[in-house]
Amino acid sequence: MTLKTWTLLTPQSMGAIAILQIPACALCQLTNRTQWELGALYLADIPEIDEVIAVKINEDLAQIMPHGGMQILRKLTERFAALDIIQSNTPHYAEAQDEVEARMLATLAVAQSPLAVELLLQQPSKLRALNGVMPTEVDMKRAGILNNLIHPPKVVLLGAPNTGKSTLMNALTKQDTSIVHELPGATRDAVGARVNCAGLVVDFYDLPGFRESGDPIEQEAIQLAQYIAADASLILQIFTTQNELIPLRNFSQNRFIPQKNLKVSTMADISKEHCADLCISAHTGENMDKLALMIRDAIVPPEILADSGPWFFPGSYSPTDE
Ligand SMILES: Nc1nc2c(ncn2[C@@H]2O[C@H](COP(=O)(O)OP(=O)(O)O)[C@@H](O)[C@H]2O)c(=O)[nH]1
Ligand SMILES: [Mg+2]
Repeated sequence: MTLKTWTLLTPQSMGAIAILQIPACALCQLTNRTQWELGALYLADIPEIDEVIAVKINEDLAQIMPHGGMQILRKLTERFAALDIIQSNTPHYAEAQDEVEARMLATLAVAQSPLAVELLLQQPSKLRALNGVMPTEVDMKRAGILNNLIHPPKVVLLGAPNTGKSTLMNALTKQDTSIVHELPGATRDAVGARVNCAGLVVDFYDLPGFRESGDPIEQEAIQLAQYIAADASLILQIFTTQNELIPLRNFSQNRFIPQKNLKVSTMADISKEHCADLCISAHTGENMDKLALMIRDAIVPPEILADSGPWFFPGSYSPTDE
C-alpha cells in the first residue's frame, strides 16, 4: 500500500493541537529530518508552518501533531496539495487486526450512543466467526434497530398547546431550550436537541401545539411540524387531564422508519391521566427517569440489545465480501 492521502483525525475546529494521519514518505518531504525510527516521537520542524510532534507508525503511515486552529491546518492543506497528497475523510486504522476491526473502529468513531461502545467492541470476533456468511433477514432487522445507537433516532413531542411539551423538553435537556409560557401557541419553530436517554442518544423535537389556527405563521409552523413528526422513530403523545390526545392520523409517511408511539400524560403533580402509558411531572421530576428508559426500550428493545447474534453495523460488510 502506498498511501497518498492525508486525514485529519481531530475535529476541524479550534483546539490546542490537531492530529493528522499522513503517508510515512511525506515525513521526509515535510520536515528536514531524514531518519525516522518506527514508533519514536520526534519534535520536527515543518518550515514556515509549525513545529510538530511526529511519529512514523509503520512503513506506510505516520502521524503529525501540529498546533491546532484553522490557520495552521490551512497552511498544511496547501503544503499537502503541493506534494500531491490529497485529503481523505477515511482514516487508516493501523492498530486494527483486520478489515472487520478497522470498520468497527471507524463506526465507533461516529457512534453517538454510550450503549454502542461495548456492543461494537464485541462485533469483530462475532463477524469473523461467520466466515463471510451473509446476514439473514433477521440479522438485517436487528441491525436496523441497533443502528439507532450510531445515528440518533428522531423523537417528537406532539400534543395540544399548553400540555407542557416545552417544559418537558427543557427538563430533558436540563436547560432552557424551549420557550415555556402559560399562553398557548408560544412554540412556533420546531426546537431540536440531542439527549441521552438511558444510554440511547436521541434527537428530540419540541413541536408547536397542534390546533386549528387562523394565524398563517402558526398554520405554517404546524404544517412543518407534521413533516417532522412524519419521519420520527417515536412520537410522544403529550396530553393532560385538561387537554385530550391529538389523534395520530397518518404521520407514518416514511415507510422505512417503523413508527412507535407512547402516550405520556404531563403535570402529574396536578392530576394523573390514567389511560397514559406513563404519567410524568417535569416540575417535580416524577417518572422522568422512567420516561428515558421507556423511550430507549421503545426504540431499541432490551431483547435486541441482549441478543447474542452479530450486529451488521453499516459498513461491516459490503456486497463485494460475498
Ligand atoms: N404544575 C405543572 N405545570 C406545568 C408542568 N409542565 C408544564 N407546566 C406549565 O404549563 C404551562 C404550559 O407549558 P408549556 O411547556 O409552555 O406547554 P406547551 O405549549 O405544550 O409547550 C406553563 O405555565 C408551565 O409552567 C408540570 O409538570 N407541572
Ligand atoms: Mg411549547
